Amino acid sequence: MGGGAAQSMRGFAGYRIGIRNFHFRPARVVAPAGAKVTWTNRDEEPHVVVSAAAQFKNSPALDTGDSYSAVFDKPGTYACFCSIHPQMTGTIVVR
Ligand SMILES: [Cu+2]
Repeated sequence: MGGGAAQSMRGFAGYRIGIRNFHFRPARVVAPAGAKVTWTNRDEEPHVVVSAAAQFKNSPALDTGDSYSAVFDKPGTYACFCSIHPQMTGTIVVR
């Protein structure tokens, strides 16, 4: 998994979070306002990305290899978890 370089022509990198071994990796992402964050499920189990405070739209169930993206326009701290495995938690800090 790369760091999300070169995702657009202008060099604005998206932020990528892998879901692997029932963890969000990295568990914490710091991104500028307007950043697009993409989760990709690398597990054999389905996962669902849910905003703990309903700050962004929940993902559908992600099967192996599926991705889901959300754009974070406003600065703040966004906690997320997997609704199937609530012990899986992550944080996106938008500055
Ligand atoms: Cu899960």
